[in-house]
Amino acid sequence: MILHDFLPSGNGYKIRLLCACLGLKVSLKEYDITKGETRTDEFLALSPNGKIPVLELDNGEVLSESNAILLYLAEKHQSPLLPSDLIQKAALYKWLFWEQYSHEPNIAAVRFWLTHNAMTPLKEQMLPERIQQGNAALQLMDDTLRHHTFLIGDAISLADICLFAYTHVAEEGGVYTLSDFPNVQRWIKTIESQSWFIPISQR
Ligand SMILES: N[C@@H](CCC(=O)N[C@@H](CS)C(=O)NCC(=O)O)C(=O)O
Repeated sequence: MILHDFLPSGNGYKIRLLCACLGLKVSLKEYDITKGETRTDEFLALSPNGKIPVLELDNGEVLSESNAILLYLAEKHQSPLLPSDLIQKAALYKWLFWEQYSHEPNIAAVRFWLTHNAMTPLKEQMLPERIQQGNAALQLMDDTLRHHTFLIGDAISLADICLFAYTHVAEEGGVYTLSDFPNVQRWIKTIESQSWFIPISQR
C-alpha cells in the first residue's frame, strides 16, 4: 500500500497511527500541500479532490477521506478498534462525523492557518468564532473522558485514533491550551503510552 501524505497533517497521521497499531506496512509518498503539490494533473488523476491522505491499495484501488480509510482498514483487518455491537458502532460513527464537522474545521484548520502563514483578512474575521467552537469541542471531549478511559467506554477504538491526531497538536498555533482540559491531557498520555504508538513526525 502507498499512503500519499503530508507529514504534518493530522488527517494523514490518523492512517499512519492506525497502520502502526495494526502492524501494517505502508510506504509513504510525500507531498508539500503548501506548494500545491496535490493540485497537479498527476495527483488529480489519482484523487480528484486534490487532498491528502490518499491510500493506494496493492490492487490499484484508491481510497480518500481519512475517516473512510480508517474504517476500511479496521474492517478489512477485523480489528476490535471497530466494535461489532451496532450501538457501539453508531457511537463510533458519531465521533468520526463529529470530528469532521465540529473538531477538524476549528482545531486542524486554525492550526494550519497559524503555523503555515496562511492567514487572510477573511480568516482573521473567522478566527474568534472558530476558537470558541474549538474550545467547545475540546470541552465535550473532556466531559466525555471524565468518566471513561477512552471516547467510547474503556476500550480504545477508531474514535480515539481519529481524534487523537489533531487534538494532541491543538496547541500548535498558540490559541488552545490543553491544560484547560485535564481529562483530554490524561487521554493523550494514555494513547502515547501504547506499545504501537508512533509520533506524528515519524515516517
Ligand atoms: N476531509 C478530508 C480532509 C483532507 C484535507 O483537508 N487534506 C488537506 C491536508 S490535512 C490537504 O490535502 N490540503 C491540500 C489542498 O487542499 O490543496 C479528510 O479527512 O481526509
